[in-house]
Amino acid sequence: MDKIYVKDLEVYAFHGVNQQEKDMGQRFLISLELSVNLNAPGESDDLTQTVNYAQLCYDVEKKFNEDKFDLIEKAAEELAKFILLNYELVEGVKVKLKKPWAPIGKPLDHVAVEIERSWHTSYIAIGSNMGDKESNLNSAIELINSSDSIKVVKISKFYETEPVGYLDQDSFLNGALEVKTLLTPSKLIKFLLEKEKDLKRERMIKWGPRTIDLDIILYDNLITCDEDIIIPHPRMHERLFVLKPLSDIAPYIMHPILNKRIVELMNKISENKEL
Ligand code: PH2
Ligand code: MG
Ligand code: MG
Repeated sequence: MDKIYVKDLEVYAFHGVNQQEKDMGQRFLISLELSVNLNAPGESDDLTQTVNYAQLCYDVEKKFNEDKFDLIEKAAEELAKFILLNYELVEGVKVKLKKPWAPIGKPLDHVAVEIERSWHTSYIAIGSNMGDKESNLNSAIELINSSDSIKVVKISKFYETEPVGYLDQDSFLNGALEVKTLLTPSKLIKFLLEKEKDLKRERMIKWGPRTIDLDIILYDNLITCDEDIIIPHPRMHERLFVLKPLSDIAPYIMHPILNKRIVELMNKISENKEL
C-alpha cells in the first residue's frame, strides 16, 4: 500500500502521569505513516483525491492538544482512531509518539510508543426466527451501524430458511453483512453479543429459537481460535443459510482454510440441499 509520511511534528500538550506534566505540559514529537491509495491523485494531480497533509497536521495538533491522558499509549491510540475516523481515504495508520523531555530525572534521547491500526473487513451472518423477523434483522443492522467503529458496507437479501440443527422451531430469516471495523475480533464479538441482548435475545436452547443471532463468519484473512471466538466460523461451509446470503455480497472471497471461494462452497452443498 502507498504511504504518506509525517515525521516528528512538534506539538505542545499535557499528557502524563505526573500532575506537573498535566499542568505545565511539554513538547511531543508525532510521526505518522498513513496507508492511502495514491494512484488516483498521482494521475489527476487533484488534492481532493488524497490527504492534505497540511490539514492533517493542523487537525492532529488540535486533537492532541485538547486531550489530557496519563499514558502516551492512550494518547497514541486515540490519535490513530481520530485519523481513521475522520480521513476516509486512510485505510491504516502507524503512529509513533515521542516524549523527548519526559521528566524522569535521567538523561535520555526520548521515550516513545509506536502502534499500527487499520480498518478491517468482516462478514457477519444474521438470523431471526421469532417475532417480526424482518424488523429484527433491520433493527440489528441499524444498531451495528450506530457504532462509529463499525460501518455496514453491504447488506445481502434476506432468505427464509428451514431450521438446521434443532428442528422443532419456526423457519428463519437469514442474511449476511459486510462491515468495515476498527474493532479486534474479540471486541467485535463482544459488541455483537451486546446488540443481541439489546434486541432481547435470551439463550435457552442451543440452536433454539432466537429474536436475533449475530455471528462473525470471516475477519480479513484471519484464522484464529481465541477463547471467545473461532474464525472462520467453524460451520459456515456446511450451512446454506450462511453461504447463500454471503454469496450475494462476496461470492469470490476465499475461505482462508479451505482455500475455496464462497460460491464454490455454496455450489458444493446446494447440489443436494434445498435452502
Ligand atoms: N442458526 C442456528 C441453528 N440453525 N437454521 C437456520 N435455518 N438459520 C439459522 O440462522 C440457524 C439455524 C444456530 O445459530
Ligand atoms: Mg448462529
Ligand atoms: Mg451466535
